[in-house]
Amino acid sequence: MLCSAIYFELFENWEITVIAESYNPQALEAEAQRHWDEQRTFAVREEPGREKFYCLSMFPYPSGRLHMGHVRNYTIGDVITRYQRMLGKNVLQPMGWDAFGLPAENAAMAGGVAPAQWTDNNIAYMKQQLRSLGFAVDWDREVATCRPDYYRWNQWLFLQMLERGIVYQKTGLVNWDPIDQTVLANEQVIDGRGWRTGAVVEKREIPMYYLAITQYAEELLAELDQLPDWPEQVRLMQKNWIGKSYGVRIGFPYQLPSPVTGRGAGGEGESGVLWVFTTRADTLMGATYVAVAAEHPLALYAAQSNPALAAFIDECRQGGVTEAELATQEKKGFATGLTVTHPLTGEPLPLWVANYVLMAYGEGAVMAVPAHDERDFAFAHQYGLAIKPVIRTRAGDETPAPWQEAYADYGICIHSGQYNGLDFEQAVDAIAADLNARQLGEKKVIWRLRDWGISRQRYWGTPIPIIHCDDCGTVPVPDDQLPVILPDYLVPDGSGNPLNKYAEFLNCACPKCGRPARRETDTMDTFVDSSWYFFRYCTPGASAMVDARADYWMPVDQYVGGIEHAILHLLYSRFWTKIMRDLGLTTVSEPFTRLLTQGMVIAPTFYRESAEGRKQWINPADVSVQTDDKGRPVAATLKSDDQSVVIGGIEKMAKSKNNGVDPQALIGQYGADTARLFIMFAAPPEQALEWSDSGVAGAYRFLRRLWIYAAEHQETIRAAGDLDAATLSEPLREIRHELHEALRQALNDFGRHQFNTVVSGGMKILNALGRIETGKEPSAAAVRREGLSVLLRLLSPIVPHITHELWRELGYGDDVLNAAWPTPDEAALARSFVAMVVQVNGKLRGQIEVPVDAEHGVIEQAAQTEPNVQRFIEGKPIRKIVVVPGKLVNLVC
Ligand code: ANZ
Ligand code: ZN
Repeated sequence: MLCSAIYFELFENWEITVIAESYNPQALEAEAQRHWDEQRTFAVREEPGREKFYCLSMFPYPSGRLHMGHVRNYTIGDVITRYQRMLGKNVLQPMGWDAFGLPAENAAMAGGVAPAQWTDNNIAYMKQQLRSLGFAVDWDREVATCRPDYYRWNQWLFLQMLERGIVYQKTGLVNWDPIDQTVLANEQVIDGRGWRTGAVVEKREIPMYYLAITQYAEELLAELDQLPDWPEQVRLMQKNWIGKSYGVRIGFPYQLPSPVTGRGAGGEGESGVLWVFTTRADTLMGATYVAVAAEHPLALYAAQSNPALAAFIDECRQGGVTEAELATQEKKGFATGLTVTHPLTGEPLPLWVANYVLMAYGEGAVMAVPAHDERDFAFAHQYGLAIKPVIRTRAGDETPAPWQEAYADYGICIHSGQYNGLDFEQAVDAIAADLNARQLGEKKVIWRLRDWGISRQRYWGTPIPIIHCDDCGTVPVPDDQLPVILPDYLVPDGSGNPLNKYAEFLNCACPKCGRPARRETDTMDTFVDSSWYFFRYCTPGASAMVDARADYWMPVDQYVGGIEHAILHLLYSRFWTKIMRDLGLTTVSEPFTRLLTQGMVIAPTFYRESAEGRKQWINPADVSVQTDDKGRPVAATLKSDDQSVVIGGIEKMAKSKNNGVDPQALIGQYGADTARLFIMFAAPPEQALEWSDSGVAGAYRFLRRLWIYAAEHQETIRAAGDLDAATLSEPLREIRHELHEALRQALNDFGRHQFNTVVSGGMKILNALGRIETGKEPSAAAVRREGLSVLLRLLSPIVPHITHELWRELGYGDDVLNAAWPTPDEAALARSFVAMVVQVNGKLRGQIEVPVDAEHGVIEQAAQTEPNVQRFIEGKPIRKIVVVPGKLVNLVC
């Protein structure tokens, strides 16, 4: 990364000459925005035959105010939008609101306002904030997902999917608060307790609707390879999430005193087979016990005669249901007292119930190989179970004892009887074949991906369009009764979904038999809303879900958003798009061609500790920081009382650490262009951006410098004649060369989305222009005119307001947005190299090309390494080198 500190320092030290006019960003920005509004500059239409570019930023949740993460996200999107537009493309940049969700309900409870009203107010405020940043958005396409004209299509597509068997019903696990008698979202469960009641949360099974995303698992995985312009990391995260595992299903026969029943029980009577799934069949000979999930039929069977085991199973049921919680919890288990039989050796293996075995994955049971699996290893240690190594370690150990840790890598089989000496693949093949012959195993592919449960027992979301009739069962709402409108004036009180108590919504007539029936009160996961909003942007006002206009705009050429959405949102959007494709609604298979995940905005933290040791976080704006001579913070005090505060780490801007900078304050103080310039300059888009007040001030100084320069030379630039490159003085040639060299580099950087170096290129250009001596020759004004026109166009995607204004004021044209994108002048660049002849002892021996401004050392080096020259100087010491700049080098030896 380019060192921003150095550049800003440069500008700090610049002497500001008498200013003709001062830079007043607030006034000129409002003026530029008015111009764009009046001209409807960013309203776009389909223009078949003209190249389009669809630039999309992840739409915000209308939480109330923009935070710096939003500003960064949308600034990056806007710079790309404006850049593509300058390249001459037909560019669409829409904006909207991810407007359903839990925070609105919480705010409603806290403030007694209906979620709809709270949401509307927030949208209005944040929209005005977005507008003040000068984003090139076509606002005619605004979407808010809480509006019936949007969510009706969630409902419609849901019913289409229901008809095709992609939507189905089954029971699912939820967090249940036994005091409030309500379902809790995962984020409402804190340390296993309900956030409002503090009651220990239970897991409950309730009927829910699922989308069969697993039907698309293979395609969702395979098509990741066709997304070369996605970050590798995101593709990998998706791949792991989908999780295709090649393994073997292995059966462990058992004999029990009485019959077992239930899914996975594996037999009708007293004898049966316990099936497990393993990706490491090669370690079968090292299995020392078998473990099942707490919900497994064999666990339940064993619990019937064992109250302590039953209590353990109950304990496993409590606590959260998220995968993260399951992964981090302490490993616990319980011996059932039963055994199963090893399918190859016939040995009895103890059967355990373990909390690290998930019922929902594979067979809900594992063969445990403590020597080669970390979880089994930890478990075996804890409960004193046997550890039997069957894979030779890389160190070549035959019997690597004492065991320090599990050896989970692949290797050659040992202590495995007839399988000794086989490698992973050979062992899996041989073992699978032997199991197969006994009907106790076969190779199998399983997926980690689960179907998408979309039912939420919440109010503020899309109503699921289903009616429950005592006679007809669950009946889909007919198309002509869509949308099922969510009454948007209810105020939840925390005791569950208010729709459940609202008769006007609840009661309806059964569409089939006409008798009184009851509406479904569950609403859809808000990930549904964000799975296709980018289609709707293409077709504002469409009377169908989408129409042909989407064929022109889709797929999105550039998607910009946070890495926190790398898995679910992107996966669901990809899935939804494929559903729409299969329903003939689009021809597109993948919605987002290119993805940019922007880095976090980070800032220093400060705090004081209370007597009880609780940290009270203090906003950086309220703190004065003392730095050492390298600019590192050494001490800090609270501005209001001059007493010291503790300097914490540099962390993501967040409410919890009170280290956020309010974008509004920033815009108020410096204007939108400064905010945009700082954000684009301080770091490349994918990297973390460390907030720095002095960096912001530096960005402002640069813009002011640009303004003053333009104001100072306004007259001469307007009056300047055409540039005649042939007659320029040497210093002017040099400046033009620098200008075009910086331009060439900056254009390259634009293409690579390295906007920070685009900005430094702009700074170089202004530096170079600053060296033109005033009033010497008419051609100086011409170079200045050219240079500033290049600079304004180059910077216009990043700082659109100031460049808009100066473009007009300097007489270049009416609108910089309609100007041609600058291209470097080859002739000016060509000067960068000059040919020199090389003589050895006065005789012509070769030719070299060196940069015009090359130092003597560089020229001498080039001369001596020229291959032909080398033949003549080989082995001889060089006594003297004569350099005639721009002409020749003579080596004397
Ligand atoms: C024996 C074994 C030996 C395993 C070894 C690993 C290493 P992926 O890659 O995620 O598919 N497993 C299977 N079903 C499970 C369940 N329901 N809950 C928890 N763990 C389960 O991982 C497959 C591996 O995860 C399987 O391979 C199994 O442990 C475990 F040296 O079997 B293995
Ligand atoms: Zn009915």
